[in-house]
Amino acid sequence: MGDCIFCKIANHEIPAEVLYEDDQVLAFRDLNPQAPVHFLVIPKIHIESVNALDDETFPVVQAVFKAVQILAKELNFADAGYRVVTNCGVDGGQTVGHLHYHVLAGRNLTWPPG
Ligand code: DGP
Repeated sequence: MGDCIFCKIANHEIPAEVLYEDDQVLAFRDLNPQAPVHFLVIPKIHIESVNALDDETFPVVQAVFKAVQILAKELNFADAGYRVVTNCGVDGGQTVGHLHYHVLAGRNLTWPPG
């Protein structure tokens, strides 16, 4: 998608602090961190949100969680615990229309979220 900021990050057209990359997904630190560790995992292909996943694209969710698991171990927060969340649509608080999973760690995360 031409004007999608996360597509541009996935294509390395604009800079980001990349933590992990494979053929399907990219993980990079969030611009506006809400925890000591806060990064996003995105599919490289443009998918608007969970609503837009289909039989062809569902496997990318598996790739996302594989990246989460790898980084949780690499960055040493797997045992302490963490949160993975994807915001969907207006009520979900989604501000970027490219599917992304927030990974938050490094502090005790409260529940419920706001
Ligand atoms: P959401 O509200 O779930 O759509 O979260 C979007 C997140 O994306 C938000 O936490 C800030 C982050 N973000 C937006 N633009 C950029 C960017 O250009 N670079 C990086 N690293 N993060 C961004």
